[in-house]
Amino acid sequence: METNFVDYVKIYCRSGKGGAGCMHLHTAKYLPKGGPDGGDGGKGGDVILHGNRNFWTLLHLRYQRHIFAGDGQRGGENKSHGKDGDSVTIEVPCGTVAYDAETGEYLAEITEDGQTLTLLNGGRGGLGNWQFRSATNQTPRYAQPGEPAVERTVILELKLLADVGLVGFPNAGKSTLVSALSKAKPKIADYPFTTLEPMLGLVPYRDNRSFVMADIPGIIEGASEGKGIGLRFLRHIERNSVLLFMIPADTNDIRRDYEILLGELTKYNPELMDKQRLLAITKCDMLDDELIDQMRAELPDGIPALFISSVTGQGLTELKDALWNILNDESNRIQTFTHRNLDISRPSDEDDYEENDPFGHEGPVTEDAGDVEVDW
Ligand SMILES: Nc1nc2c(ncn2[C@@H]2O[C@H](COP(=O)(O)OP(=O)(O)OP(=O)(O)O)[C@@H](O)[C@H]2O)c(=O)[nH]1
Ligand SMILES: [Mg+2]
Repeated sequence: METNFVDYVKIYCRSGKGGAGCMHLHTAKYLPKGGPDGGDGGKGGDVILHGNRNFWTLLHLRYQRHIFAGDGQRGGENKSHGKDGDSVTIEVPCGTVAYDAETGEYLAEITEDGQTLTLLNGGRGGLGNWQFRSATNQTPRYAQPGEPAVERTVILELKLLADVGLVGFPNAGKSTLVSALSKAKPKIADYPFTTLEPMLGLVPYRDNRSFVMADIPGIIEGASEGKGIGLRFLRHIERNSVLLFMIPADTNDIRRDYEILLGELTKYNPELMDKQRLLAITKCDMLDDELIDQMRAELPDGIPALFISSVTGQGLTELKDALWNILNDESNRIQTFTHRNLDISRPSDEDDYEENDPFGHEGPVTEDAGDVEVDW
C-alpha cells in the first residue's frame, strides 16, 4: 500500500573512523636531528539523532538506507592535527524510538524538539609520535592508528505523542468523534477499515486549553495474529495517557466487545493495561432513554462509561471533561513508560518497502516533511 504515513524505517548506520596519528621526524638543513613532530589524527564523525517538530513521519528516511559519517583525516607533520570527520544528523519527529535491528535492543528515544542523541560515536583519532616523546625516548618512531568506525543497523519507529488514543472495532465511530471534536477531517464511512493510517486531532477545550487525540485504524479479534490491519498501529497508543474505548450502541454484547479489545491490547503489550481507560458507548442517537437505562446494566465493570453521539453532540462535553480530568490528575502521571525491546522474531510486513525502492540504494533525502494529514 502506498502511503505517506511512514512510521518504521530500517537504516544501516556507520560512524567515521578515527584518522591515524602521524609518525614524522622533523629534519631541516640546519637541524639534521629535529624531534618528532607527527600530529594526531582527526576524530571520526558521529551519527546523531535530532528531534525536529517540522517532521511528522519518517517518510523522508524511507529510501535513505545507508548513513555514513565522515572519517577523520590522518595527522600530518609539523604537529598538524588531522581534520575531524563530518558527523551526520538524522532529523526525526518527536516520538521516534531507535532499536538495534539485529537484537531488537532499545537504544534511545527522541521526545522533544531540538533534542540530540548520539547514536554512534566516531572513532578517536590516533596520537601522533609527537605525543610519545619523553626523556628516555626522544625520537619515538611510532604513532597510534585511529579507532575503527562503529556500524549498526537501526530500526526507527515513530510513536505518535497524543494524549488520548481511540481503541475500537472498525465502524465504532472513532473517526467521526475526532471530526466532531477537532478540525481534523478523517475519512468516515459505513464500511470497516475506513481509517488506514493514524491521524491526530487537536481538541480545543475550555479557556484556550487543548489536548491531542489519535484516531487509529480499527482492531478486530485476532489482530494479534495478523488479522485485519494487525496491531502495528497500536504502537501509536503506547504513548497516550488515556485510552478511550469506543463501542457502538447497536452492538450485541458490550462486555464481550470490551473483553476482546482488552485481550488484543494485552497481547500486543501488557503495559497498555496500566493506562487509564474510559469507555464511550457511541451512536447513542439510535437509542431512546429506556434502551440507555437497559444498557447501563450491561456495562463492563471497572471502567467508567459515557453515552455519546458524535452526530447530535450528546455527551461530548461530558466526555471532554472526563478526558481532561484524567489527563490532569497528577496521580495518573505514573506513565514513565518502561522501554521494551523490539520483538524482532515478529514478522514485519514493514520491511517490504526495501524491495520497492525506486531510488536504488542511496536515494536522495527529501527535505520536506511529507504531506501527512495533521490537521490542527
Ligand atoms: N447514528 C450515528 N452514526 C454514527 C455516529 N458516529 C459514527 N457513525 C457512523 O458510523 C459509521 C462508521 O463511522 P467511522 O467514524 O468511520 O468509524 P471508525 O471507527 O473510524 O471506523 P474505521 O475507520 O473503519 O475503524 C459511519 O457511517 C458513521 O456515519 C453517531 O454518533 N451516530
Ligand atoms: Mg476511522
